[in-house]
Amino acid sequence: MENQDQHAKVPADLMQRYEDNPEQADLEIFGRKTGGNRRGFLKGAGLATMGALIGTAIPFHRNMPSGFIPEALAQSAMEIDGKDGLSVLNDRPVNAETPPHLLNDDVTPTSRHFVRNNGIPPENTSADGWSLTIDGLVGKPMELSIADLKSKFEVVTERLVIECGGNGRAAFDPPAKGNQWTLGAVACSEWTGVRLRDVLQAAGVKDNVVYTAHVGADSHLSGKEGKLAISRGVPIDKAMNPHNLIAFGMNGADLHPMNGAPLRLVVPGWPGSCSQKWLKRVWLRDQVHDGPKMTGKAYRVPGYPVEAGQKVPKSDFEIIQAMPVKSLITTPETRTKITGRSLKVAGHAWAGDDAVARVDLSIDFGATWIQTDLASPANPYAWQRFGAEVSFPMAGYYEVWARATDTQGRAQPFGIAWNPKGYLNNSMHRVSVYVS
Ligand SMILES: Nc1nc2c(c(=O)[nH]1)N[C@H]1C(S)=C(S)[C@@H](COP(=O)(O)O)O[C@H]1N2
Ligand SMILES: [Mo]
Repeated sequence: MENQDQHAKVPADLMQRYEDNPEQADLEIFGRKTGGNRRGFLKGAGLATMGALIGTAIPFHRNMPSGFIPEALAQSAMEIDGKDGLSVLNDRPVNAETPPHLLNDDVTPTSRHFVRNNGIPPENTSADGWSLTIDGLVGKPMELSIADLKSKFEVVTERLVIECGGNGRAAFDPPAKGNQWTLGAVACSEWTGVRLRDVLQAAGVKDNVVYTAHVGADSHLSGKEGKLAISRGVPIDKAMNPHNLIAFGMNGADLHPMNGAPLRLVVPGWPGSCSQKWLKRVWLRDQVHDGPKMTGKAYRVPGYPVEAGQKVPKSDFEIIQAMPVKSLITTPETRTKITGRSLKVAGHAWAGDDAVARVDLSIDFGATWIQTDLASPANPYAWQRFGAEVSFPMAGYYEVWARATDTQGRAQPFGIAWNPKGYLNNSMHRVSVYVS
């Protein structure tokens, strides 16, 4: 069974490590990188300042190494405009996830939609003058303004799940490099836009088209002119799925600048990386796209099961397609204390290109299961609400585990199907409950 919390032994040179490099020390000891911005400030922060930020006194402050980053502050180390309660994993590029209990809404508010940037977002995210190019193997290349999209094509609104392919990577052992997402690189916002299919059909898809290629307006971290941070694509069959949107609306308003304003793709069910933000161009190709993060081991897993830590030759990696079935308990928040004997447990489940057939809960470490009430999706590719009233037989410590099963009978596993790059962790979510 994977243990999400890494309880490393306290090293003897703890104090020295924090003196030398507090961020690195936090990463090594607690397995998590703290947000970048506040580090310099905290380093010199006096005890009173720290206490004020935490909101109470720190009784054992004498044991704290200098430069130590209190966990309570690490989680809120940086704020992103228009986002609320996200944990920032990295500030260059910006990557931030949402704690599960803040994802309880059926429609994820924009303020709680995670952010995953591979490069530097464009400075100008205004809809005025924005243009989208459709070219490559099409009958008639097109250049469309956002007004063109709105007037020439049917505008639709759908709830669509976007989940990063690396969501859950933090639980990999041995660890996998990359953003140490825990659970919250997933969201189901309500997107408004036009169907990618309709736009491609208007341009005329040639018979020899194999793959799409997506280009956004963000720049590479190196700042090199013309170098793309990420450019992925999907097989043309997937591209023609009517639920892929070229979106200009998010939850009834414009897109958030960090979520791709003014225009993005939403390709639900597949790794979030297929959903190009700040979309400038969709290019149709007669080969599998080979843009940045399409090749090598990026967004790929071995084509066969491997052991944890196993080395796998590059040629054995395959491009990830649909994301696996998964669920998230959004209420209660983990480590909840209750005084009664019963508790409402609820959350969401989703299943790549498929739907969820059932979600079961266990309070006895998987020995027995309780089937929950499961809602149908608002539309295909929306997540599905599950809930059940759970009773605890006596006082004590419990864990509630959730296991979703898709309509093909595939269920979430207990442990992680380890792979070198840390993708597709759909092991069961568990929250702890203290009953007194
Ligand atoms: N242009 C561009 N599009 C992008 C990315 C990016 O870095 N640049 N990141 C991708 C990845 S890896 C994910 S998981 C999703 C995240 O979408 P969000 O930031 O709106 O949550 O956007 C995708 N689209
Ligand atoms: Mo991602």
